[in-house]
Amino acid sequence: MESRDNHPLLIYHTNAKLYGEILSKRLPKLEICSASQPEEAIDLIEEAEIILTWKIPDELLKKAKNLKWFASLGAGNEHLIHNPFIPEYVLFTKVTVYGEMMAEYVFAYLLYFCRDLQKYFLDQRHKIWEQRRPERLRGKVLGILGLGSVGKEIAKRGRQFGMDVLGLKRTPESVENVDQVFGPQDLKKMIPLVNYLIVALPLTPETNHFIGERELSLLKEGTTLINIGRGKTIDERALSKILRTKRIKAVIDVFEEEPLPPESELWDMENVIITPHVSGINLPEEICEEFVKNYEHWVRKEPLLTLVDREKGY
Ligand code: OXD
Repeated sequence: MESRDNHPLLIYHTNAKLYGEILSKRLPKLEICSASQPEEAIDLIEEAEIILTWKIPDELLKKAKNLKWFASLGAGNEHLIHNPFIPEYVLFTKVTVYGEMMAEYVFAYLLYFCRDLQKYFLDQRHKIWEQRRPERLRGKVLGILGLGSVGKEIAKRGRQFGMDVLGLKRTPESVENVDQVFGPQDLKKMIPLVNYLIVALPLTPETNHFIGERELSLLKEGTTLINIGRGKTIDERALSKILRTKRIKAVIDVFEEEPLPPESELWDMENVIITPHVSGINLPEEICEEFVKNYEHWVRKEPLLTLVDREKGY
């Protein structure tokens, strides 16, 4: 009989079966169990050395007595990072493959605005033939808050479009494709310089309401703000207030409360585009590829590639 790697993996997710199928092809010797409901996982979790999941009930997690590696399916893991049932000695990894997809989302909207796509859709409906001068991305200032795996992909594309790219990160060292990197204390210097402000920050105690009324008031008239990180990094009440004045536009994918409650005034604002937390969506093939690379490191006892820094919170 073919030998199996002695590191049982439990996949706990609504799509667990699909993840299981992909991974069993890539890692045929690994013992893989898939569960999409607590009842299915209850008899498996005690054995599991690795758990691949995004959200898992504490009632289950506390039974994971053999857990050695918690492989999160998320990029941001603020909801799990301090979970007492994932103790310090357990390796904790995140997913870093969302960057390209999230950069596509950002540029979909940047191009939508600068090529006036909405107006042309409406013109077509009314059989109107009217040429307008397009705006250019070239020469515009793209500001990116957060230069992790997502921010870096956005910077790369900004550079390709000929934009001036500014970025902000916790430790302001130089980053490829970014013309100037600011530290958090320089947020107020950076904000008035940008035409597009992309917020791709993880949620930590430091970034909670990192952008408030004062910062928003420093945005140039006509700036487009896009939030794809976490809703709570921006004070949503202050954001609604400035949006009401129509000084800026916003594309918002993440909110302080999700789903965005029907009574939120953001739904009805003409200068706001709302999407339901979809800028980076789980693509099992890409995620499994990253898991396999980590797994190969793990069996060789080498450091994993996408470890979460629990001190920093991401
Ligand atoms: C994430 C998400 O993975 O927001 O962090 O979906």
